[in-house]
Amino acid sequence: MRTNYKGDRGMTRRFSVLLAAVAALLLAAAGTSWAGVAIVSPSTATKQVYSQHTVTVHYPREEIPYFPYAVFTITSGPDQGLHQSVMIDDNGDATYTFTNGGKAGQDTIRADVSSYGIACQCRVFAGSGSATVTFTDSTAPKVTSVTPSVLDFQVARGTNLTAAFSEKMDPATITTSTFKLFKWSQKGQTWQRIYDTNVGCVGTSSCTQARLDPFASDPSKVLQANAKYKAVVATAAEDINGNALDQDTSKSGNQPMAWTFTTGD
Ligand SMILES: [Ca+2]
Ligand SMILES: [Ca+2]
Repeated sequence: MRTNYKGDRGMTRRFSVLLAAVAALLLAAAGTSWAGVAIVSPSTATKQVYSQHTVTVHYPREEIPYFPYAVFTITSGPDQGLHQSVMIDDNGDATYTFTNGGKAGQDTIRADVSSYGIACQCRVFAGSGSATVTFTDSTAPKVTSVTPSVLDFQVARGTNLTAAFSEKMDPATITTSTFKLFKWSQKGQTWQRIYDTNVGCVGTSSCTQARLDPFASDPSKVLQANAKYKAVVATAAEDINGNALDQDTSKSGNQPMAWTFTTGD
């Protein structure tokens, strides 16, 4: 809530407010920021990617009484461009929270504090401060769901395959080399690789799901009837920070995702 300084707070308050406004105008004209430059806290932090981060700017409310606000801007780093204006509350605080988009790196957050200058009828810059936060990624991606589902049967022969991931993947690592299809050969008692496939990310803005279309060269072809198939997403599939896929975190090293299904008639 904004305090009404024109209310019953008395002449002293109004006078000091006027003085502050005049001082602001003079300082602004002289190209100088006020005392008590805005500080953003915490000044540094380290967090995991995709987490929320909150910074607070504090500025003595008495010095900037009229509609004080802070403009928070992420000036560099993986979340560069995010910005928001926040009113400064009666304690002199403005708080900004944002969520990292998944990319690791160091964000610089700047807060520019301004007030409304009564004398000049304009925006008066009061000061600015900045802070940094470093986002790191120590979590391997994994496959969270697939189609056809694990051990599915009577699967339609014209199906394609999909694999959804726990986080954004590097599209360059979602290829026919990392998403593979095999058919069980009764005769040879072995898995035979099907090389004629199309593999890519579903959607264009970010890659959280991969798709495999069998028989890329001839879309009229379908999977064999009553046959057992195996799909594999290899560990060479990486998240956007270069972490390799690990489907089994209980085992050391990286394990691929593999599952089987059986077609219908
Ligand atoms: Ca990750
Ligand atoms: Ca593992």
